[in-house]
Amino acid sequence: MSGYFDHIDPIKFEGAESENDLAFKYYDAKKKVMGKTMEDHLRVAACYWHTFCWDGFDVFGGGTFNRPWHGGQNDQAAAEAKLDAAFDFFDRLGQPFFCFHDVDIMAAAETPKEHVESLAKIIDKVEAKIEKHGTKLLWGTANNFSHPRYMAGAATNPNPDVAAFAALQVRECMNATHRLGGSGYVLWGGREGYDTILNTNVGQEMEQLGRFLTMAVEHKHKIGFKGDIWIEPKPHEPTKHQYDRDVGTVYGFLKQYGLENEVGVNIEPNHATLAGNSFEHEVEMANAFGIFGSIDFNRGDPQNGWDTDQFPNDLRETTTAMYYILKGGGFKNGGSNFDAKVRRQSNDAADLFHGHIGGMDLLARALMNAAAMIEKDRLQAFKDERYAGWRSGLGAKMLSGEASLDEVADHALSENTSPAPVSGRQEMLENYITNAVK
Ligand code: XLS
Ligand code: NI
Ligand code: NI
Repeated sequence: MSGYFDHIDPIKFEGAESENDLAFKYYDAKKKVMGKTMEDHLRVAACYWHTFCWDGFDVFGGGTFNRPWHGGQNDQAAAEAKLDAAFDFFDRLGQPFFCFHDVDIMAAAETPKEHVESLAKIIDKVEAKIEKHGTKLLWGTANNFSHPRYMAGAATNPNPDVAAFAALQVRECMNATHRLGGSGYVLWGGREGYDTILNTNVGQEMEQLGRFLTMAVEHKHKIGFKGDIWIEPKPHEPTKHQYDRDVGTVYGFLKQYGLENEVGVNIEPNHATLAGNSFEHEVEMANAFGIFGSIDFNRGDPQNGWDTDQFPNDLRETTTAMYYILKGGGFKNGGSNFDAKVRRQSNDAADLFHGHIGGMDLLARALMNAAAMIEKDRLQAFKDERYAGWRSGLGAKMLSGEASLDEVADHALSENTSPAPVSGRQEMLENYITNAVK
C-alpha cells in the first residue's frame, strides 16, 4: 500500500549535531570502522512481524495502529499491500536486510495444501521486490507457535501429525529462504516446552526436538543451502519452561544430538535477561562454544517480567555486548535484526522510523566505542596477565591434559605453595567501560 510512508523522506546521516529527529546522528553506512564499513559490520535488519504485522493489540485491547494494509481479510491482496509497504519502508530507512516468518508475509492458510500454495504465491513477489529494491533477506523462520494446532508444541507435540505440519512449514520456509538468498535460518521454539510437568513426557519431547532439528539440518544440506541454522534461546513465554532456555542449555542440547558444529544461536537481549543472564554473558558463552550466529536486538523493561521487545537504548550494555561480538570475530552470516516493536501508543508511521533510527544510531555508537576499546585493549591485557599462569609450566600441563590429578596434587604438596589472592579489579575495569561509552 504505497502512500503510508510518503510523508517521510529517506533517512540520511546528518551527524551528531543535527536536530532532525528523522535523521541518523551516528549511523553512517559507509563509514569505516576497523577497516570495514558500519553497514558491513552491523548488517542491520528490520523484522516483518513487529513492524508490519502487529497492529498494536494487547491482551486488554485491540489494535491501535490502523495501518492501511490491516483491516480487511488476511488474503493475497493484503499480503501484497503489506509487502509494498514493507519495501517502501526499507527504501526510506536504508537498512540492508529484513527478516520474516512464513505466516508474516503470506495470505492466511489453514490446510497444508493451502499453506504451500499461499507461501509460494507471495515468495514470487518477495523475490521480485528484493531484486528491484536491493534490501536483502537476513534470515527466514517458520511460525510454528501461533496457530492453535501448535498449542502443545510443534516438534514436541504429543501428536506426530502436528510435528509433520511443522516439518512442512520448516521445509517450505527453508526452501524459500534459500531461494531468496537469505544467509540464515532461525528456529525459535516458542512452544517447544511445557506448561505443566503433569501432562508432559520431558525426555521424549526433547528426543522429538532433537530428531526434528536433525532433519532440518539434513534438509539444509540436501538443498545446498549455504547459510547457517540458528536456534534462538528463550527461557519461557509463551510456555512456562522452554527446552532452549539459554545459550548454555542450547549448547548442551546440540551436543546431545551431535549438532554442535551444524547449528548456532540467535541471541536476543530480552530473552537473555528473562533467563537471568546478561546480554554480554550470552554473547560470550556463544563465543566460548563457537556457536555465535546472530542477534535479535531489543531490550526488556527492568521492572516487567516479560518479553517487552522494546527498541534498545542502553549504550553501556550495547557497547559491552558489541565489544564481545567484535572480539568473537563479529557477524559472518548473522546480523543485527531489530526484534523490537514500538509501543502501543506510538501509532504513527513516523514512530516506526524513530524506533529503528534510535536502534541503528545506538549500534553505530556501540560499534565505534567497542572498536576504540579493542584498539587499546586494556580488558584483554588485564585478562592476559590474570591468566598468564596457565600458559606455561603446571597450568599448561593441566590444560593440555598431560598432567594427572596425582601429579598436580603432588606439585602443590612438594612445593608447599601458598598462592596469594590477587585483586579482580572489578571497579577499575568497570571504569574502562564507563570511560569508553561516548
Ligand atoms: C519471540 C522471538 C521471535 C523469534 C522469531 O520471542 O523473539 O520473534 O525471533 O520467531
Ligand atoms: Ni527474536
Ligand atoms: Ni523475543
